Amino acid sequence: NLKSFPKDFLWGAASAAYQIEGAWNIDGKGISNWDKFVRIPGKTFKGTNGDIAVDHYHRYKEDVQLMAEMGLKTYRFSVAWSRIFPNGKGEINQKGLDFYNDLINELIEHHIEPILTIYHWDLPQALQDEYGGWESRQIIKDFTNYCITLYKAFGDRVKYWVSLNEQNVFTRLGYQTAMHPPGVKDDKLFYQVNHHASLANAAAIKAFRSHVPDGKIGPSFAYSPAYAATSKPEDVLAAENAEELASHWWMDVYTWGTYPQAAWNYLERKGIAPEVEEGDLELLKEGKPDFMGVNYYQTTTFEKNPLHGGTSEGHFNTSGEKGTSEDTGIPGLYKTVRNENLNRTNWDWNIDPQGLRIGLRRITNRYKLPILISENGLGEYDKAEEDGSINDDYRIEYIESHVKSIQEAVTDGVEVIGYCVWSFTDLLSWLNGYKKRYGFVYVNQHEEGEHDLRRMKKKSFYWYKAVIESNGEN
Ligand code: BGP
Repeated sequence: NLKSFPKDFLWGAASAAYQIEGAWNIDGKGISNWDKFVRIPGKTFKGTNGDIAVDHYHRYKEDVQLMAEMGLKTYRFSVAWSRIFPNGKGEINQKGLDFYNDLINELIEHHIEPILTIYHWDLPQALQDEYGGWESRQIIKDFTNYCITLYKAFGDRVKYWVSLNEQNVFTRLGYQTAMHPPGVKDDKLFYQVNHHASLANAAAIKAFRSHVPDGKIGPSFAYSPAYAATSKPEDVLAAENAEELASHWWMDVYTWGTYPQAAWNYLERKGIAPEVEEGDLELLKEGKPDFMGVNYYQTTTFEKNPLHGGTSEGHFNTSGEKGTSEDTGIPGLYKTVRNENLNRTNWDWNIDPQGLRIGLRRITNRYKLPILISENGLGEYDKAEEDGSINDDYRIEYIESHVKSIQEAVTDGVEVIGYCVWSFTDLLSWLNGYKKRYGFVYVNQHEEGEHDLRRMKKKSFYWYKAVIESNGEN
């Protein structure tokens, strides 16, 4: 017998500013790192960008109307920093604040609880140009100032806040694989950038306490629980090393303000541990979150990686051609391997609902924090039929199995406060254009050809509506 979902469970959906808003240079908005990056040839799928995206900036009322029709309890969105501060700091752009103010009021009028993400990857380019963005400690002050501006503007109505979205991902893709801005490959810088981001995260949470005393805040971490490929002790150790270096490295800092020991010693031996200044560890300890935001898409399976001749680079599948991803790793520590027990999407993402239960339990046991599942969903090709229907049964199956897994975790004793499916409408996938779709609502937007941005409800729209109505019982 499974335990029921809590009565006030936040059934939701999530998005991010750059991926939906468009209006990239309208109403005083400044240029972000992504506005610049997408203009470099070859960086995104067929050169797609978020200049228009799905034009949510102009169509937010229509989108909120659809959310209300679905019965959504919560909606997670992000604020574009460069709309509020076109140069990242200095003068406030009132029109930017107005847009989010209107959106928040619209949500509340429709009884939808807003969850506001402060930073979902679009850094004001001015800060990158001036001091390298996250590469400099100066970001801590500017980020905190931006946060306080939002707390003051919206803290009376917004109770749930996400500080940084997937710090582990935006820094890895920005500073280790060079696939996201600023397109750098530098392991030492990667750890330094992360130290600054963690400090900024802690400073923002510390400031939150006095500005929004009745609110809840936490980061959203991209957690991919590690499995060992075999029961060979060296593979088990590889998986533990991966768990520590690829997950605890962030979540330990968020929760306790400490870096995990074995990972720290390893990085120190390699000469790439971050430089920590006096007072840093104290600040990190003062930034304890109210909940752990978890973005869960898949598990990763590891085996031992030889030191000499070991796998390192790997290849991400951004083409949607199944089977084109290649394993990656750290020579001497671990390498990823394909898990033959799991099906994969066309983008080679493992489909593993049980992995979510496992991950939720691990986080609960280690950190003893409530959990907000801030993202989970399926990116696939969707086809709009002649009659306007979109039969995404595969998405229903995906979400249904993950909802069941959450309920099992709740039965195990995990405290889950909400579940935000990625995404509500279709939107821009950072590197994959518009053909990799996640939404409950189809948007007629494509890399090429005709697109009028019209919204169409997919089969999953009606299905999720029923899930919400029954509080997860069907
Ligand atoms: C997460 C990001 C989202 C979203 C999602 C799907 O990592 O927080 O912004 O993009 O992944 O990823 P993708 O679009 O690459 O399939």
